[in-house]
Amino acid sequence: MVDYDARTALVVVDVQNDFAHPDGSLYVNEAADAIVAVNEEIERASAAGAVVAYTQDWHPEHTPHFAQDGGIWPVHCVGDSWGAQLHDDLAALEGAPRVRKGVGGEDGYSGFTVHDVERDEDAPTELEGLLRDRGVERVVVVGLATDYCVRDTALDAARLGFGTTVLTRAIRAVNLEPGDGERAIEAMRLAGASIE
Ligand code: VGL
Ligand code: ZN
Repeated sequence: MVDYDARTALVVVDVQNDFAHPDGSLYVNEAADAIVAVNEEIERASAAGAVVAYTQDWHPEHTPHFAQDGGIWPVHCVGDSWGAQLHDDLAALEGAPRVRKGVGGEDGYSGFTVHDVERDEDAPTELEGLLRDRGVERVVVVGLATDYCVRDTALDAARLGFGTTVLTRAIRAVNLEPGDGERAIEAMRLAGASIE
Protein backbone atom coordinates (compact mmCIF):
# COMPACT_ATOMS: atom_id res chain seq x y z
CA MET A 1 0.00 0.00 0.00
CA VAL A 2 1.29 3.46 -0.89
CA ASP A 3 1.73 5.92 1.98
CA TYR A 4 0.47 9.20 0.60
CA ASP A 5 1.78 12.54 1.79
CA ALA A 6 1.95 16.13 0.58
CA ARG A 7 4.94 15.38 -1.66
CA THR A 8 3.10 12.61 -3.47
CA ALA A 9 0.71 13.01 -6.36
CA LEU A 10 -1.88 10.51 -7.46
CA VAL A 11 -2.20 10.89 -11.23
CA VAL A 12 -5.51 9.49 -12.44
CA VAL A 13 -5.12 8.78 -16.14
CA ASP A 14 -8.00 9.07 -18.63
CA VAL A 15 -10.94 7.59 -16.69
CA GLN A 16 -13.24 8.93 -19.40
CA ASN A 17 -16.42 7.51 -20.86
CA ASP A 18 -14.87 6.41 -24.15
CA PHE A 19 -12.45 4.15 -22.23
CA ALA A 20 -14.37 3.42 -19.06
CA HIS A 21 -18.03 3.12 -20.10
CA PRO A 22 -19.31 0.04 -21.97
CA ASP A 23 -20.87 2.38 -24.57
CA GLY A 24 -17.53 4.14 -25.10
CA SER A 25 -15.82 3.89 -28.48
CA LEU A 26 -12.60 2.45 -27.03
CA TYR A 27 -13.97 0.57 -24.05
CA VAL A 28 -11.32 -1.10 -21.87
CA ASN A 29 -12.41 -4.43 -20.39
CA GLU A 30 -12.96 -4.45 -16.63
CA ALA A 31 -12.70 -0.69 -16.45
CA ALA A 32 -15.37 -0.71 -13.72
CA ASP A 33 -13.05 -2.75 -11.49
CA ALA A 34 -10.26 -0.26 -12.07
CA ILE A 35 -12.60 2.62 -11.12
CA VAL A 36 -13.40 1.01 -7.76
CA ALA A 37 -9.68 0.70 -6.99
CA VAL A 38 -8.93 4.21 -8.32
CA ASN A 39 -11.61 5.70 -6.07
CA GLU A 40 -10.09 4.00 -3.02
CA GLU A 41 -6.74 5.57 -3.88
CA ILE A 42 -8.31 9.01 -4.41
CA GLU A 43 -9.90 8.74 -0.98
CA ARG A 44 -6.65 7.72 0.74
CA ALA A 45 -4.55 10.25 -1.18
CA SER A 46 -6.80 13.20 -0.48
CA ALA A 47 -7.13 12.25 3.20
CA ALA A 48 -3.33 12.36 3.46
CA GLY A 49 -3.05 15.76 1.76
CA ALA A 50 -1.53 14.36 -1.44
CA VAL A 51 -2.07 16.09 -4.76
CA VAL A 52 -4.68 14.40 -6.96
CA ALA A 53 -4.54 15.26 -10.67
CA TYR A 54 -6.70 13.92 -13.49
CA THR A 55 -5.64 13.62 -17.10
CA GLN A 56 -8.05 13.65 -20.01
CA ASP A 57 -7.42 12.57 -23.57
CA TRP A 58 -8.88 15.55 -25.47
CA HIS A 59 -8.80 15.30 -29.24
CA PRO A 60 -10.16 17.51 -32.03
CA GLU A 61 -12.50 15.83 -34.54
CA HIS A 62 -9.58 15.20 -36.86
CA THR A 63 -6.12 14.23 -35.67
CA PRO A 64 -3.41 11.88 -36.99
CA HIS A 65 -4.16 9.89 -33.81
CA PHE A 66 -7.42 8.60 -35.39
CA ALA A 67 -7.61 5.80 -37.99
CA GLN A 68 -9.76 8.01 -40.24
CA ASP A 69 -6.83 10.46 -40.42
CA GLY A 70 -3.94 8.02 -40.73
CA GLY A 71 -3.53 6.81 -37.13
CA ILE A 72 -4.74 3.62 -35.49
CA TRP A 73 -7.63 4.51 -33.18
CA PRO A 74 -11.36 4.83 -33.60
CA VAL A 75 -12.60 8.35 -32.94
CA HIS A 76 -12.60 8.86 -29.14
CA CYS A 77 -12.44 11.56 -26.49
CA VAL A 78 -13.31 14.39 -28.83
CA GLY A 79 -13.12 17.54 -26.73
CA ASP A 80 -16.39 18.44 -24.95
CA SER A 81 -18.16 15.26 -26.13
CA TRP A 82 -19.76 12.72 -23.79
CA GLY A 83 -16.86 10.33 -24.48
CA ALA A 84 -14.32 12.84 -23.18
CA GLN A 85 -16.11 13.39 -19.85
CA LEU A 86 -14.77 11.72 -16.75
CA HIS A 87 -16.86 8.63 -15.96
CA ASP A 88 -19.71 9.36 -13.54
CA ASP A 89 -18.51 6.71 -11.10
CA LEU A 90 -15.08 8.30 -10.77
CA ALA A 91 -14.52 10.34 -7.61
CA ALA A 92 -13.75 13.61 -9.38
CA LEU A 93 -12.57 15.97 -6.65
CA GLU A 94 -13.73 19.58 -6.91
CA GLY A 95 -10.82 21.89 -7.58
CA ALA A 96 -8.31 19.15 -8.38
CA PRO A 97 -6.31 19.89 -11.54
CA ARG A 98 -7.33 18.32 -14.84
CA VAL A 99 -4.76 18.12 -17.58
CA ARG A 100 -6.03 17.80 -21.14
CA LYS A 101 -3.74 16.33 -23.75
CA GLY A 102 -3.90 16.24 -27.52
CA VAL A 103 -5.94 19.45 -27.61
CA GLY A 104 -4.00 20.86 -30.57
CA GLY A 105 -4.33 17.65 -32.59
CA GLU A 106 -1.06 16.19 -31.28
CA ASP A 107 -0.53 12.44 -31.09
CA GLY A 108 0.86 10.59 -28.09
CA TYR A 109 -0.30 9.04 -24.86
CA SER A 110 1.58 10.50 -21.91
CA GLY A 111 -0.01 12.93 -19.48
CA PHE A 112 3.32 14.77 -19.41
CA THR A 113 4.09 15.17 -23.10
CA VAL A 114 2.33 15.25 -26.45
CA HIS A 115 3.83 14.61 -29.87
CA ASP A 116 3.45 17.19 -32.64
CA VAL A 117 3.34 14.95 -35.72
CA GLU A 118 3.93 17.69 -38.31
CA ARG A 119 7.03 19.05 -36.58
CA ASP A 120 8.07 15.65 -35.21
CA GLU A 121 8.58 17.25 -31.78
CA ASP A 122 7.47 16.48 -28.25
CA ALA A 123 5.93 19.26 -26.20
CA PRO A 124 5.15 19.26 -22.49
CA THR A 125 1.63 19.50 -21.08
CA GLU A 126 1.13 21.49 -17.88
CA LEU A 127 1.31 18.36 -15.69
CA GLU A 128 5.00 18.47 -14.74
CA GLY A 129 4.89 22.18 -13.90
CA LEU A 130 1.84 21.88 -11.72
CA LEU A 131 3.35 18.96 -9.81
CA ARG A 132 6.66 20.81 -9.31
CA ASP A 133 4.80 23.95 -8.19
CA ARG A 134 3.17 21.86 -5.47
CA GLY A 135 6.48 20.33 -4.33
CA VAL A 136 5.67 16.84 -5.61
CA GLU A 137 8.54 14.33 -5.66
CA ARG A 138 6.68 11.08 -6.05
CA VAL A 139 3.97 10.08 -8.48
CA VAL A 140 1.48 7.23 -8.23
CA VAL A 141 -0.11 6.34 -11.56
CA VAL A 142 -3.54 4.72 -11.92
CA GLY A 143 -6.28 4.64 -14.58
CA LEU A 144 -6.58 3.68 -18.25
CA ALA A 145 -5.12 2.22 -20.23
CA THR A 146 -2.16 0.15 -18.96
CA ASP A 147 -0.60 -0.37 -22.39
CA TYR A 148 -0.88 3.24 -23.64
CA CYS A 149 -1.52 6.27 -21.48
CA VAL A 150 -0.70 4.69 -18.12
CA ARG A 151 2.53 3.24 -19.51
CA ASP A 152 3.70 6.43 -21.21
CA THR A 153 2.73 8.61 -18.25
CA ALA A 154 4.67 6.36 -15.87
CA LEU A 155 7.69 6.20 -18.22
CA ASP A 156 7.75 9.99 -18.44
CA ALA A 157 7.34 10.37 -14.67
CA ALA A 158 10.36 8.13 -14.10
CA ARG A 159 12.38 9.90 -16.81
CA LEU A 160 11.56 13.28 -15.25
CA GLY A 161 12.94 12.09 -11.93
CA PHE A 162 9.75 11.50 -9.96
CA GLY A 163 9.74 8.42 -7.77
CA THR A 164 7.14 6.43 -9.69
CA THR A 165 4.70 3.78 -8.52
CA VAL A 166 2.04 2.02 -10.59
CA LEU A 167 -0.81 0.20 -8.86
CA THR A 168 -1.84 -2.84 -10.90
CA ARG A 169 -5.23 -3.17 -9.18
CA ALA A 170 -6.15 0.28 -10.42
CA ILE A 171 -5.21 -0.05 -14.10
CA ARG A 172 -6.57 -2.08 -17.04
CA ALA A 173 -5.22 -2.73 -20.54
CA VAL A 174 -6.61 -2.38 -24.07
CA ASN A 175 -4.66 -5.50 -25.21
CA LEU A 176 -4.90 -4.93 -28.97
CA GLU A 177 -2.44 -7.84 -28.97
CA PRO A 178 -2.70 -10.38 -26.16
CA GLY A 179 0.00 -9.66 -23.56
CA ASP A 180 0.30 -5.92 -24.28
CA GLY A 181 -0.69 -5.12 -20.70
CA GLU A 182 1.95 -7.47 -19.28
CA ARG A 183 4.61 -6.07 -21.61
CA ALA A 184 3.70 -2.53 -20.59
CA ILE A 185 4.08 -3.46 -16.92
CA GLU A 186 7.51 -4.95 -17.67
CA ALA A 187 8.54 -1.79 -19.55
CA MET A 188 7.50 0.40 -16.61
CA ARG A 189 9.39 -1.84 -14.20
CA LEU A 190 12.54 -1.71 -16.37
CA ALA A 191 12.29 2.10 -16.42
CA GLY A 192 12.50 2.10 -12.64
CA ALA A 193 8.84 2.31 -11.69
CA SER A 194 7.77 0.35 -8.67
CA ILE A 195 4.89 -1.96 -9.56
CA GLU A 196 2.49 -2.75 -6.71
C1 VGL B 1 -5.39 5.94 -24.85
C2 VGL B 1 -5.48 4.90 -26.90
C3 VGL B 1 -5.69 6.10 -27.53
C4 VGL B 1 -5.26 5.81 -23.38
C5 VGL B 1 -5.59 7.16 -25.48
O1 VGL B 1 -5.80 6.66 -22.64
O2 VGL B 1 -4.60 4.84 -22.93
N1 VGL B 1 -5.33 4.82 -25.58
N2 VGL B 1 -5.73 7.23 -26.80
ZN1 ZN C 1 -6.41 9.12 -27.63
